[in-house]
Amino acid sequence: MSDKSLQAQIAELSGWARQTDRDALQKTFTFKNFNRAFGFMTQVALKAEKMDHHPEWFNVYNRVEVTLTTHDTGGVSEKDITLARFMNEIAGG
Ligand code: H2B
Repeated sequence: MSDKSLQAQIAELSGWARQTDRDALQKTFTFKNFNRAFGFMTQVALKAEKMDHHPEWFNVYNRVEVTLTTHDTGGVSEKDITLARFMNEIAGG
């Protein structure tokens, strides 16, 4: 996958941006409360296990800060795009 094509896909992902200090994607999700945030994380966890591709994330109450990168290749890959898309779909964003 060429870098331009990857960049084009990222541009279509609402709320996701390339991190400046690292080759990774980042988005902060905000939910109504902790239950909604944790429900989101549970759904993502199941998907991540299926994909064998796992997020880096940080949760405080209703906020989930997510970073996606592919350690195996040292940068953003198609798997990160797929997981980011899934997160947007289930978060309603
Ligand atoms: N998750 C992420 N985000 N990037 C990876 O490169 C990765 C992963 N690799 N989950 C997988 C697991 C690999 O380490 C195992 C051994 O399959």
